[in-house]
Amino acid sequence: MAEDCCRFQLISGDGVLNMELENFTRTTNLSQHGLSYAVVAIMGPQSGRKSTLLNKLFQTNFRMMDAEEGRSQTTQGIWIGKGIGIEPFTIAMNVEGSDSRERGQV
Ligand SMILES: Nc1nc2c(ncn2[C@@H]2O[C@H](COP(=O)(O)OP(=O)(O)OP(=O)(O)O)[C@@H](O)[C@H]2O)c(=O)[nH]1
Ligand SMILES: [Mg+2]
Repeated sequence: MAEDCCRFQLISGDGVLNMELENFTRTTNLSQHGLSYAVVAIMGPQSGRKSTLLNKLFQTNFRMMDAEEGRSQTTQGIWIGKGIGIEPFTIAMNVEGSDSRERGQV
């Protein structure tokens, strides 16, 4: 997977903002685009294939659940990744699934 589509955990599973966001904006050259960029976020139930869909659409490399390990929470908190082969510059935002057993919601 191309290096510049790197994934970055923006907010941890505990709700803490990652203060190293500048590493992501520098690596992806986001800061050079001013306000000319798009943000696409996905929300939905756990294991609803959110990460799979984003990876297919934007060639990001978000972790996907390994079905052989059983159904469990994969994405925690909020992750972002740079879309590849799309204009304008697009950030894909991958949100933790709702209805998760890990949060006592099932
Ligand atoms: N049967 C079937 N399974 C699929 C398909 N696409 C993805 N999966 C499986 O669906 C499961 C969930 O995929 P993820 O993309 O990790 O789901 P998610 O919504 O990001 O999950 P969380 O991050 O835990 O909320 C994985 O086991 C995938 O292998 C499909 O087209 N058909
Ligand atoms: Mg996911």
